[in-house]
Amino acid sequence: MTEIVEKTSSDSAPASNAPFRPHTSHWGAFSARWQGDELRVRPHPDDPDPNRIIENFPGALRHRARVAQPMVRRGWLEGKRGPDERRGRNEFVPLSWDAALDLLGAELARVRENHGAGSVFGGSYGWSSAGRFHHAQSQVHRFLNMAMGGYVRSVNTYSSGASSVLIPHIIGDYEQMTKRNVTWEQIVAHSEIVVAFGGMALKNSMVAGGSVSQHVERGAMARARANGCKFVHVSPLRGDLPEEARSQWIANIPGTDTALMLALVHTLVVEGRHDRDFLDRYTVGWPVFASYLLGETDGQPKDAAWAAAISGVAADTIVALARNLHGRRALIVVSHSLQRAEHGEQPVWMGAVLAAALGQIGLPGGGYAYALGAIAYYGRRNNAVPLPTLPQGRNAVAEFIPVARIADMLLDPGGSYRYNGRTLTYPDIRLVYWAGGNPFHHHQDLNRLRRAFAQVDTLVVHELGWTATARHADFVLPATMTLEREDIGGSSNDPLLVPMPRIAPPYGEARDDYEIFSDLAERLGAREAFTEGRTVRQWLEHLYEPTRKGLAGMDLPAPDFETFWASDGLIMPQQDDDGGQIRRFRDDPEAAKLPTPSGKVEIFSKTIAGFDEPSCPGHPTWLAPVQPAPSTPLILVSNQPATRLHSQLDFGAHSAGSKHRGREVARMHPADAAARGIADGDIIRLFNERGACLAGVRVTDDIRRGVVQLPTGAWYDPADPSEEAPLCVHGNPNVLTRDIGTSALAQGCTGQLTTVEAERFDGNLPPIQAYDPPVVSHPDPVPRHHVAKE
Ligand SMILES: Nc1nc2c(c(=O)[nH]1)N[C@H]1C(S)=C(S)[C@@H](COP(=O)(O)OP(=O)(O)OC[C@H]3O[C@@H](n4cnc5c(=O)[nH]c(N)nc54)[C@H](O)[C@@H]3O)O[C@H]1N2
Ligand SMILES: Nc1nc2c(c(=O)[nH]1)N[C@H]1C(S)=C(S)[C@@H](COP(=O)(O)OP(=O)(O)OC[C@H]3O[C@@H](n4cnc5c(=O)[nH]c(N)nc54)[C@H](O)[C@@H]3O)O[C@H]1N2
Ligand SMILES: [Mo]
Repeated sequence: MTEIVEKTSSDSAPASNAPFRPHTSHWGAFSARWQGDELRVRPHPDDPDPNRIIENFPGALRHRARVAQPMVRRGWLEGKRGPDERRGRNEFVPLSWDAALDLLGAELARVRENHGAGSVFGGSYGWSSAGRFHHAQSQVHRFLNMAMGGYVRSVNTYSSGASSVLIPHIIGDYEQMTKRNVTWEQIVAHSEIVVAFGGMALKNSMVAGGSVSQHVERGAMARARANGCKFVHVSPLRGDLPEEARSQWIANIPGTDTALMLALVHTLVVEGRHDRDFLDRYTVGWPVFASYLLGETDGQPKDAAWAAAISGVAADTIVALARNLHGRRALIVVSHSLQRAEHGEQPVWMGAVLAAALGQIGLPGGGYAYALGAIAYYGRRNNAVPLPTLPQGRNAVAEFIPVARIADMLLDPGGSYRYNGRTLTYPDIRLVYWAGGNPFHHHQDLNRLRRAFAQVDTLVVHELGWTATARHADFVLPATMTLEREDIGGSSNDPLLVPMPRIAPPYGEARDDYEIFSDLAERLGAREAFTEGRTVRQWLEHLYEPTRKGLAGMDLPAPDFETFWASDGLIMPQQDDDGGQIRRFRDDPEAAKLPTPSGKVEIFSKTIAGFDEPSCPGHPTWLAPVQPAPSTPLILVSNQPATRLHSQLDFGAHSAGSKHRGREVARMHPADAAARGIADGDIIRLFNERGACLAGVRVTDDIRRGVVQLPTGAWYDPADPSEEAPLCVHGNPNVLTRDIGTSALAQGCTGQLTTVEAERFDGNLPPIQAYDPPVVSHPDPVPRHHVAKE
């Protein structure tokens, strides 16, 4: 049903107060009020389990970490493009918008003329903000297409780098498998056992790209549990499933899930509990895989004793779990995190094989739900009408990189590498344009990334705040936050479409990315092509039209834009919870073949085997990860942070409140802490051959021994940026992670796991400077009367 949500806001506030107006974010729908330079937020009234990350907004709008005006790096202004040892610690020169855009327009024109659009990297990966029109990636891509003739793009994501390449080879469409498969509704009604490899932490499903108006996961797990469903979570952290699930916690050694799953299937097979009929009818390649499983090819049966030695999970536990799974409506969940590691393809593939051996694929509440619980768009119904979407135009440049190969590309132009069965060449990049992403958050081995960025002529960044990416840029252009502009918020798996009126005036001289690109397009002769002559409001009206038409086409009430804009939101119709493609395949495998080469689930893939890559063979295989060494005996898990989304608004109150003496908090097992003379609340130094960082420490037995956990997202804060590998004093784990691909198949990000050593830090605590704006030097001698006021 479509339904306009009536205004509820004004009656709760005295008439003299500004009303709370609707808004949304990746971490939840809410309403907000700006009054007397103060922002108040409150969660959406229908949200059963609101996300506290909205508490990062109030102090953020006027925080000193915001970028107040356009800035150009002094070294760049002085003609020093390309490598400049001052990058990342250079002064910035503030310029007027006109001066900055003239300079940048001329530089873009130079690069376009002398080197062509193929020398511009515009991948600009990142989550940016909610809002369908101002979505920064869409804006930057549209701009580069219209004004530059295209750009080198990136494919896939840091989230699912390995799985999004693998899944189409072995089960079919990635979107169908992840977003149109088993739902929370099905789990409550049908599931008898759910085994979640990597867990389904509520902190993660609290977010969804674009918007989420109802956080349902906690309630769904509680109801499923009340219906008798058993939850098991396999993960190094107890907190990866909520208390409501009352789960059995199996704490394996990170990176060993494939071995564990192999042993589960081995147990099923030797006990005659695997579903032969299902394997015959719905899959290909079982015999090849089975001979590996049973040790016929390599002399090593993948039995429970074998897996116990690898995974640190007792053989009895493995055997009991296999027996528990048999004969029940069983759901296998594999989290994104498992594939954000070397050979990350393997657990994703093996999870599908385990679900197939149980014969559960395609049943309501059973089978395989890759990434369920990782983000709030999994396990939900899909909207039945299209969302407003900004067209990006045509990119005339064919070159691309798998997203996490950025440093390789910048450090090795012309170098070749393997990807998905092809040999590709890295392009020669002169200019990098970033809007809405933070590579100094998302990329690995940040000291290497600094060397990579130092290669380019020009790095342009639009940012809200002085992130490390902005600090390393040549041009820093201040962008508005969503609360400072008009937009429409929504996501494909949440029924609420949210009008987002402007709540607060922009900070300093900040402008919308759209406005910045419009004025830059003008300088490149492409304003009309880029703007199509529309104001922001006219774009919103234009982009809303397909949604309205979709509603009208379904004979549902289809409010016009003005009615929508004046409301608190529009509840959109959703598709049936019918299990999608995978259920249709289950019902009739001949008529509804899967879009794989064989039309079936591929336990052995001829295509992948034909690529002949030792790093990703033709069936799921145990490939040992890099082992802890004597000098780095601990496994570092760098997972998603609970109190923010990635690095966004790290300076906000909720994020700051979770830190210890200003630093990110690592977790460590009591035995590991004791062995190093570390106590709860100490400051520790985590280090390996790539880098080092400081962190606060919480000593707890909620983590497996031998594992240290440090979430991502604390802004990179080098003590002395002129050093090759400076100490990050704030706790960004990506100074420690390795910058290598998952395999030659997918080349995905491997940031989740690495190995480190830890020690107590007894030195003088360096100050946190991550949020302080960089040193600003003025273009001309500053007039005396501006310098001092008596
Ligand atoms: N070690 C390790 N690293 C990881 C991961 C891991 O598990 N371990 N996880 C990875 C994953 S899954 C992901 S998705 C990535 C996330 O990496 P990113 O998506 O790059 O991280 P964000 O902090 O969301 O970056 C968004 C940036 O956009 C800015 N921004 C927001 N709104 C706007 C806007 O309207 N305009 C402009 N111009 N800028 C805006 C924000 O201030 C912020 O700096 O990190 C990856 N990195
Ligand atoms: N609050 C919040 N929520 C988020 C995000 C955020 O930044 N903040 N980011 C969002 C994004 S972009 C994404 S892609 C998803 C990411 O979703 P995930 O990648 O699933 O999330 P993570 O928190 O990185 O990892 C989940 C858990 O996996 C466990 N784990 C790590 N390695 C292993 C392993 O080898 N084996 C096993 N069995 N377990 C392991 C860790 O204990 C970790 O807590 O989260 C989304 N949700
Ligand atoms: Mo992600």
